[in-house]
Amino acid sequence: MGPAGDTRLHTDLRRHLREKDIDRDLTRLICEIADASKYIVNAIRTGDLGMAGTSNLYGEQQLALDVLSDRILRKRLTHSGVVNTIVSEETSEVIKVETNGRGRFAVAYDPLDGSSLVDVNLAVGTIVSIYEGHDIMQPGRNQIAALYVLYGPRTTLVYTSGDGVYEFNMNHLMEYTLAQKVSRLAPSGSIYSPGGQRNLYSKGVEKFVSQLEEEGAKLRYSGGLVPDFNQILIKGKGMFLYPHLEGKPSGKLRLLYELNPMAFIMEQAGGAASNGKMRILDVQPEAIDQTEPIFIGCRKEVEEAEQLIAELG
Ligand code: AFP
Repeated sequence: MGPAGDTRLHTDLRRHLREKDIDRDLTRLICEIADASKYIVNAIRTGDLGMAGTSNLYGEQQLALDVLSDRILRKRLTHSGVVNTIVSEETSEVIKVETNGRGRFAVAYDPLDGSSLVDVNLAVGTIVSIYEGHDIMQPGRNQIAALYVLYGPRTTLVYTSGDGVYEFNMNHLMEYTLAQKVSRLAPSGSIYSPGGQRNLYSKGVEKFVSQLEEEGAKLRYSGGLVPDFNQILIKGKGMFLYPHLEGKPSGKLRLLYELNPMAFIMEQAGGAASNGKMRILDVQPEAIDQTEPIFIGCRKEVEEAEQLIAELG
């Protein structure tokens, strides 16, 4: 029992989801993912940082941890009994799960986003996007839940199911206890997290970033989407961008399992997410490995970026 017996602060994830009357199958799924993260965080702390000798869809050498994290999460989802379709950043095709027709959810995930940062001891994360039904190629606005786990100095889990954003801390018993309901973002902020090579920015993006700097914004960029995003969400201000680049018009980040879940969470916290031309959550996916430029954070800054891109490209 916490101070003055306030159990609210020590509500664990499952109890929180029950108290919010979240669908029982969705509660089960979110708790399965939370359980999987306990094995992933152990693997990060103690696991093999060597190369797995295989490569993923993008031809990137897979770290043993990538493969292991993917296996841990996929096994949990497959045996949950509530998932019928899986897409993972680490595999190149849609996986259909045999559930005798009981599987309700389609799930897209990045099991260890930022894995190239593990060997330099920087924070990494797991990102998950959840839909009702069998179709994983739905626009992000159809998600029924989205979450990420941030493996940093502390391990935290942040989720939304469409009724606000909640952050949980993993305690010494490896249980997730409620830390806070994430407050709404300020209309504009003073942090910016600019991905991609600056010399490849378009005129509109270059002007947008120069304006942020002239307004005194501070650069915060680690190369890991989850910690960089989390900093803006929890501080309640700022802007993450990985824009269209010369030679890379669709940017780098993946729509299904990086941008859609982060966009759902950001909008639920009062922010916005755009590909520079339209709302990310309205993009109709055409391929499981589709990438999109991303401008995500305080609503005012996202609108400013869209305007400058419309004017200058
Ligand atoms: P990896 O998963 O290959 O490390 O890439 C991480 C990531 O997808 C995302 O987490 C970062 O925001 C982005 O790439 C960083 O890209 P740059 O290394 O080009 O800045």
